[in-house]
Amino acid sequence: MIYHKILTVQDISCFGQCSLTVALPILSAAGHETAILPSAVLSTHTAGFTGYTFRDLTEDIPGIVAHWQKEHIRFDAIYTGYLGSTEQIEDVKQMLHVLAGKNFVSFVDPAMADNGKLYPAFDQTFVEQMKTLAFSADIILPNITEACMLTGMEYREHYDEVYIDELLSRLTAAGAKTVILTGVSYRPEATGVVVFENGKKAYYEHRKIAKGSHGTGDVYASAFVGAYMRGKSAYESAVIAADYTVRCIENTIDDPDHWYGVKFETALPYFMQRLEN
Ligand code: PXL
Repeated sequence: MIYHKILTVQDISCFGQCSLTVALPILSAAGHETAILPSAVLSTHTAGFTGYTFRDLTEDIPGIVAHWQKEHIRFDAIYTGYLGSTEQIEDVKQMLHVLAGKNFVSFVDPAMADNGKLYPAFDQTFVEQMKTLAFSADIILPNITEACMLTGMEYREHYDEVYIDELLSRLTAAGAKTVILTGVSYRPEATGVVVFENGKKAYYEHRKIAKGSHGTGDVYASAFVGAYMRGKSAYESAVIAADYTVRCIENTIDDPDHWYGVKFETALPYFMQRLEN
């Protein structure tokens, strides 16, 4: 039985079903031992709430990593998401070297933007630093906005396959290896994910649910990492993660009070069952 040790580095949004509160249960459900390194602690996520608290944990990170090194703790994979500061990115890059075990895989979700806009906590300096982390990873999982910011390409709401090909080719030219590009929609009623690996592109299209849902990028990336580390291919992992994320959105769609996240918990048995096949 595959049993991997994964470290995920992202914030704790205490309320709001995103980042670590989503990644830890999903990776555990996938059967992986999961260690966490919180990049920051917020009272809620920043997408829709106002007046949230934000404690940057950048200063704590070097000490945590040094202790782990002393204890000879190594990981089979590191998966990074929303980070707490520009300075922290350098520490995270170091981690990919000093905490890597054998057959190590690094996953970077450059969680910094959506719908053409940077998240409130970030600026262009952060984007520049994120490029150096993203382009050193084995697998990146940007949405279209993030891919545009990583490559300097103009963000468009409406585009065609030529635009997506140009985005992929710029990402690869900049150093990206495997790219999982999320939220690629060529028709109003559908969306999907592009898997670009070893120069080959594959597209998985699925149902698009009209209402925008917060936290789905984190659900998607966590499920992808969970599936990939269970030995699924990048494409199989992308499909499982997409189908699971759609279930999570379907679970939530009828509850207007639940605007801040998705009910990913009740779909975990479905995710686990998909991993068995
Ligand atoms: O879901 C991405 C995310 C993670 N963490 C925080 C966020 C967001 C998106 O806005 O604000 C704190």
